[in-house]
This record gives sequence, C-alpha cells and structure tokens, in this order.
Amino acid sequence: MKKILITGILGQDGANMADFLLNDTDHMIYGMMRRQSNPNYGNIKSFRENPNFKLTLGDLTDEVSINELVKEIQPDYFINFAANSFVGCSWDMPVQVFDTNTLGVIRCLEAIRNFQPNCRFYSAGSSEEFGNVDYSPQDMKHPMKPRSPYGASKCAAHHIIKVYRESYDMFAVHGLLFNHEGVRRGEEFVTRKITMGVARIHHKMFDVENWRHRHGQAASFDPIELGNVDAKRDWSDSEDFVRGIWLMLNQDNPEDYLLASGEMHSIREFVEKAFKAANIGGSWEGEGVNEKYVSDGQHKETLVKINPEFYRPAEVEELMGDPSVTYKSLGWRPEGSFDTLVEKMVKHDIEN
Ligand code: NDP
Ligand code: GDR
Repeated sequence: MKKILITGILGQDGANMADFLLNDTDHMIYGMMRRQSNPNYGNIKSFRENPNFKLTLGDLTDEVSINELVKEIQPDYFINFAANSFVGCSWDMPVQVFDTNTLGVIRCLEAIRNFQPNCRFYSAGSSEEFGNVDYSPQDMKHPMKPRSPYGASKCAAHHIIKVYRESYDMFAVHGLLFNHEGVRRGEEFVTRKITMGVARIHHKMFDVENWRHRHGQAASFDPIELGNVDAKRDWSDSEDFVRGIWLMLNQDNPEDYLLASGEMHSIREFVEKAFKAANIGGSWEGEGVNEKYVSDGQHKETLVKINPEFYRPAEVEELMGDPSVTYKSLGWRPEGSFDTLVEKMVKHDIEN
C-alpha cells in the first residue's frame, strides 16, 4: 500500500484522481484542501467516508503547512493539482496566481527534497503554456508563448520542475494537459457554464411549453451569456486524463508528456452540441456582440447572447495537442470523445 498526497482535492482533477485510485488500488489517499469558511464538499462526497481516504488541511502559499504534511505523511507520490486555475481572473490577481501556481510548486519540491526525497511528484502544467501558437497540433517541442499571467505562471513552474529534476535527481514530472472537463468541473469554466445553462433552459422550456400549451402565449428565458465563441479548444474527459497522469507517475524515468484528444472544437460548436443533447434546436443570428443563438420554432427564444464582459485582455484563439508520442510511450488512450463528453455533462446537469 502506497501513500499518496493529492492537493486540490475539492477541485475537478483532485476528486477524479482520488476516485480513480480508491477504485483501482488499495493505496491510502491524503486529500489536501485549503482552509475555507464555507467549503463545498460536493466533488468528494462519493468517497469522503472511504477508510482509505483522509482529508488534510494545507495551503500552497504556506510552506509551513506543506513541509508538515510531507514530514508527517511521508508520501510515496505527491500529486499537485492545487492552483488558481481560472485563466480569466489571472489578469486581476497576477501576484496571487504566481504565488500559488509557481512558488507553490517550489514549496512542494522543497518539502519533498528535504523530507521525503524518494517521493514521486506530479505538477499540473497546461496547454496555456503554448498560448499564441506557431503551429497545430502542438507537441512537446512547441515553444512556450503564454498569453496570460496564468499561462506564464505554469511556464515558470515547468522550468523549475526541470531544474529540480536535473539538479537533485528527483522524480518530478510536469504534464502538459489540454482542456479536460466533466461533471465535477467548476461552473465558471465555459463548458460547465454552457451545460448548466442548457439544463436550466431545458427545465424552463419544458415548463414553459406546458404553460404555453395552456395559455397559447410566449414566455422568455434568461439566455446564457458568453464571451468569445470563436475560440477553439481541445477538450477531453478529466476521468481519462487522471489515468494518463498515473501512468506518467509510474514510468521508469521521469519524462514530461502532453495529454490531449488531437481534435479542436469551437465554443460555438460546444453550444450547438449541448443544446442538441437537450433536444433543443437552434441557430446563430447576427454578428459580433449582437450575435445570438436562438431556438427553432415559432417563438425564437434567445438561448445564448454575447456579453463582452467575458472577453479576455488577450485571447488564446486555438489549441490542439498531438498525443501520438504519449500514446506510443505511455500506452495511454482516452475512452471518451468530444460527443460523449458533451452528452454526459448535459445529461448529468439536466438530471441534477
Ligand atoms: P480546479 O480549479 O477544479 O481545482 C483546483 C483546486 O486547487 C481547488 O480545489 C482549489 O481550492 C485549490 N487551491 C487553489 N489555491 C490553493 C492554495 N493556495 N492552496 C491549496 N489549494 C488551493 O482545477 P482542475 O481540477 O480543473 O485542475 C487541476 C490542475 O490542473 C490545476 O493546477 C489547473 O491549473 C491544471 N490544469 C487544468 C486543466 C483543465 O482543463 N481542467 C488543463 C490544464 C491544466 P478551492 O476549492 O478552495 O478553490
Ligand atoms: P481555459 O478555459 O481558459 O481554456 O482554461 P475556459 O473554459 O475558462 O475558457 C475556454 C475558452 O472559452 C472562451 N469563453 C469563455 N470562457 C469562460 N470561462 N466563460 C465565458 O463566458 C466564455 N465565453 C467564451 C474563453 O475566452 C476561452 O477561449 C482551462 C482551465 O482549466 C485552465 O486551468 C487550463 O490550464 C486550461 O483550460 C488548459
């Protein structure tokens, strides 16, 4: 039985990784959360009471807590998912973003180096490190060209991992992960914002259709408000990615890999697929900030509208990864597709 410390346990990947390891191994999982006045345990409710799981407190911005955890637990693996992970807010709090995402990684590395040097470390890197891309699909040779303080913070973490690996002979890897989503995804990220919005509209429409039927009148919905719907992303299922991360941590030699689907879709396409999965037909009308996605049929309800408040100071227009080396070297393969991901999220949000 190994001891595994996972930070960011209340977030999407932390909870999915713990779920995966608790189901597939007999390892002891220590899930680290930071102190909050009103924490949301929703993502860990399925395994919170598992005897092989223990919730611990710590903060990446506080080296005392990280040192103590490593000293006390003596983990065999340290999987660091904790971060300020929202690109959109990283312009508003760049210092906090670097403190958590970059200095936080150094704090983890130092704790391991000083108190448990044989521990294997995973650092959560991002396709945002590629940023303003030179070519598609991106591979591990693509230069780092971040477009946000978030992207820059992950690039700096990437460099420092390599420096520690080479200087101290540590097993430390930095996975370059393209967007991955699922039913534990935070609601401010565009996919979950869309699927939650579609579910809300689906329920209202269902009620409204009944109401209309009785009264023969139209009723309106609050549309989903989005920013740049032309941006394109390479989306996968987080549940597939945590398996890939576990393979990265169990290679013979520490090497960095990227995880991606190798496909790219626009936000616009995600919107269309999500409404379709909820049996709501629609089409785009208008241009620029006046563009709307409206429902089919007589009443033409506005389902999505553009709100420039969600535009970013600098946008990453497109990202698509080349997972072929990862397939070959790690033997990793995703099980889900873009279509199954959208359907799964919409179905879950309608039911819940
Ligand atoms: P989430 O935002 O869902 O989870 C991040 C977690 O980190 C949250 O639970 C958050 O806690 C915690 N956290 C934030 N700051 C601190 C801190 N100072 N100390 C301790 N914990 C902290 O992100 P994901 O699960 O989606 O992503 C996991 C990692 O992978 C992140 O590092 C992210 O940047 C990276 N990544 C994610 C991708 C994706 O598409 N999901 C793609 C590429 C990289 P709280 O709940 O209190 O806010
Ligand atoms: P991203 O994810 O920035 O790729 O970072 P996000 O879902 O926030 O944005 C994806 C794209 O959608 C556009 N967009 C909107 N985004 C949000 N959040 N809200 C909107 O209303 C909206 N409208 C359009 C964005 O401009 C962008 O182009 C995620 C995070 O998980 C990071 O932690 C991770 O490193 C990267 O993926 C890879």
